[in-house]
Amino acid sequence: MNKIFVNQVGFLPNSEKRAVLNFNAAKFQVIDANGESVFKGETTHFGTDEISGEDTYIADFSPIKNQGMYKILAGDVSSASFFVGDNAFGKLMEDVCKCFYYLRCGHGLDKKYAGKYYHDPCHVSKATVYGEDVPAVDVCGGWHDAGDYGRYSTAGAVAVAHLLYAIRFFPKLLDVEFDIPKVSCEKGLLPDILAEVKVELDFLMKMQREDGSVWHKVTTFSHAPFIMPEDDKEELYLFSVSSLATADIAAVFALAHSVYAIFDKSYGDLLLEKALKAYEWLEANPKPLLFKNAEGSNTGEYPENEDYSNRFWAAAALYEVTGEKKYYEDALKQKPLIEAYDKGDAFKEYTGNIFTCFGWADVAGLGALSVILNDDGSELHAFVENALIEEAERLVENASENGFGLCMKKNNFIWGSNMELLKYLMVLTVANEIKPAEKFVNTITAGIDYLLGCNSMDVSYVTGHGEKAFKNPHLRPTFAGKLEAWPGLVSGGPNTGLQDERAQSLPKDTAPMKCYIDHVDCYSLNEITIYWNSPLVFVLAGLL
Ligand code: G3I
Ligand code: 9MR
Ligand code: ZN
Repeated sequence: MNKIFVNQVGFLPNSEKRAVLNFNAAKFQVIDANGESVFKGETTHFGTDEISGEDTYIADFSPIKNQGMYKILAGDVSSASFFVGDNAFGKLMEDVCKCFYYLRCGHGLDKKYAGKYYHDPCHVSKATVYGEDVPAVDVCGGWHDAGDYGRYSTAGAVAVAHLLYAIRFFPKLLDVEFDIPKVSCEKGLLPDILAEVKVELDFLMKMQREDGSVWHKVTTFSHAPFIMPEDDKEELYLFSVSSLATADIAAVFALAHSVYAIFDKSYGDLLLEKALKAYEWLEANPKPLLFKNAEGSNTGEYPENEDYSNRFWAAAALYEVTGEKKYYEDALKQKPLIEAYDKGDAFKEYTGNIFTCFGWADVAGLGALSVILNDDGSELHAFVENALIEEAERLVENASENGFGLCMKKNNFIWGSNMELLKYLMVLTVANEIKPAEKFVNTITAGIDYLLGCNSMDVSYVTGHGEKAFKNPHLRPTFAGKLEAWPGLVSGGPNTGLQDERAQSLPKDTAPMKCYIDHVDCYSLNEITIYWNSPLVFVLAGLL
């Protein structure tokens, strides 16, 4: 079918603006809200590429800068409409942030803020420490991870990190308001984003044991059926501690200390005390303590093969906030271990430079962000700056290889491919802070365009944003409550792995960009998680 793929949300006035056609039309026009033709142009034939499965023609309408709603017309084919203006991403940012509120666990959601998504308190009972004969523990609170009701320490820490690093790099994020309950602090009221992040930080504090180590996760033994959270009454278990979770928590509490201490000294001090306690445990337990699901349990595993990047992140974050040389040296010690941990060429191709990874498993890039924030002229600082710039250059190169200007390769279309993209956009955003370049900005724009509709599925991967936004996330509360999904959720996106039953109905030779179905059953294609929303906050913060 002939289609014009375009970002269905909007463009900033000065950004590059492109639509992609999958049919041969020499000419196109831009039509404004009154139906007037305001721009006429010619398409450029790009051709086919290995990710999209389309023969693409590009329509460049960058000269359109006046605020308004527009659409593209080529022959008798029309695109979805979109906005051009300074505040193109304002509502999007608010909704993407508010999703964390809707995912809150424990105290229930208030009608005043949640509207029809209101629900009673959930998962409030104490959690049994799996396999140990000790009293049950109160770990009430935090955010549900995703479409499931699990709460996982490494995933939570990484989502919080994206949000807090976003504040460190782009403090304007503190001004974004998204209608959640106000929280007081020593200086008055916390900015909304900090009030929301505190919910998860308070929970993560409960996940830390007396000895400083951190439980990897708290979940029921198996995933709940598609019921409301308050109806999920199965026993909660705290599964074993891991050095992965302990290191990530040391890092994220250190980072959080640097942000919260400004608003509330005693909360900031508490965070640092707990970060140090986690770090002391890591020092006393130098061997990796990895994580495996208990026999028969099917909730998220978040497995990792080593903990070097986690320890690197912890050391780098503590060095940044304390300035103590010992942490710098510890970070430096992890560097060759990370480098030597060879995961093969396939991994390198899909992940790029390991020191620029911001995922739930490979967190060396988060450590790199702490290093960047501390411009101390050190060897490590020069190294990570270079790594980020080099990786950004590689991404610009990737973007030249397909008609969508998308910085992804076919190996990036794995479970959560939209996060692979958003992590790349974070790299480009930081690289652009270090060494501003138009090519970095254009690659970020093209990536946002892809997420918001300029893709061969012709879909916006953010609920409620775009005429053809996806509608059926793998998400328990909205499905059980028979409600449309609330706005601002980022879908996992296309995944050639097709790891759920319905996804396997797609033909085996489907192009990577088209390995997607907007169906609630498709957890490997269409789930949502906290750490797929959080990198979008970071990238949008870079555009504030
Ligand atoms: O590391 C390999 C790499 O070497 C290989 O080249 C590449 C391509 O095959 O795959 C990489 O592994 C992927 C791994 O994530 C790390 O990124 C796997 O294919 C992929 O299946 C795996 O997906 C994870 C999925 O759980 C299954 O474990 C997702 O990233 C992760 O977001 C998702 O997390 C779930 C939780 O378990 C439960 N809660 C919901 C959440 C989101 O769906
Ligand atoms: O709903 C679960 C989703 O949140 C997870 O990401 C996914 C992988 O852990 O598992 C989903 O649960 C499925 C389970 O693994 C297998 N039976 C069907 C469940 C979904 O209805
Ligand atoms: Zn809950």
